[in-house]
Amino acid sequence: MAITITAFERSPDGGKGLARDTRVRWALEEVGQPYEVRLVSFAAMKEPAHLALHPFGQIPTYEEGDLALFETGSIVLHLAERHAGLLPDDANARARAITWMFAAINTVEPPILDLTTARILERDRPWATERLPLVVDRIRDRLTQLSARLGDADWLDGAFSAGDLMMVSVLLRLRMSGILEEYPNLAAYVARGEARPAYKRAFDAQLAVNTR
Ligand SMILES: N[C@@H](CCC(=O)N[C@@H](CS)C(=O)NCC(=O)O)C(=O)O
Repeated sequence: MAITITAFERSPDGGKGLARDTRVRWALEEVGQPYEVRLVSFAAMKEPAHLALHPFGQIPTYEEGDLALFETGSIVLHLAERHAGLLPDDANARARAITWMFAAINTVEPPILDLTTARILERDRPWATERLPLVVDRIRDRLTQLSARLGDADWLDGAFSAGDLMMVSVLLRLRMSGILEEYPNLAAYVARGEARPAYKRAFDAQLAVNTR
């Protein structure tokens, strides 16, 4: 069944891997599924045709036959459950990998997203300079805990899984902040993710769209 995802026609980061279609492309590459990309403008994302696929008017979406999905966690889980390569066979290990997916998007990503909000959207607010250090502290709290759990392991729970794919994707957002480098094992973890051939193919495909 042909797979089509949506992505930004012009990504705000110029296609450097921060838009969330990257993690879906990465998962597709890891499981060896070919896919098409339909590029959408910011205006088109708010039109009825796209809202029928994504109620919040965002990218990415995922279409496969008569199945349409949104939310990257759900899309990556769908791929991981249907194709080999992203979830272990052992039932308990599988449940733990899925737990790391939720931890990435539910526990680690929110404070990281707050940093973008604080630095860009709230920059001109009178309280912005007071809020920013609080946001950074909350990120450091999470990274300290994650760093302690990862220790000197390559991946979060045994072999690379969809949990690592989501966690690395979330941590990548800190690339420009310098915060990740305060945690050498997490910086190395992210670098390991980025070094995977499947990630590189996903990154290159997204960059190609934005450098045409
Ligand atoms: N929780 C959603 C977030 C999706 C999301 O925020 N997408 C961004 C691009 S990375 C977007 O479409 N932003 C444009 C907008 O919200 O108008 C997911 O993981 O899929």
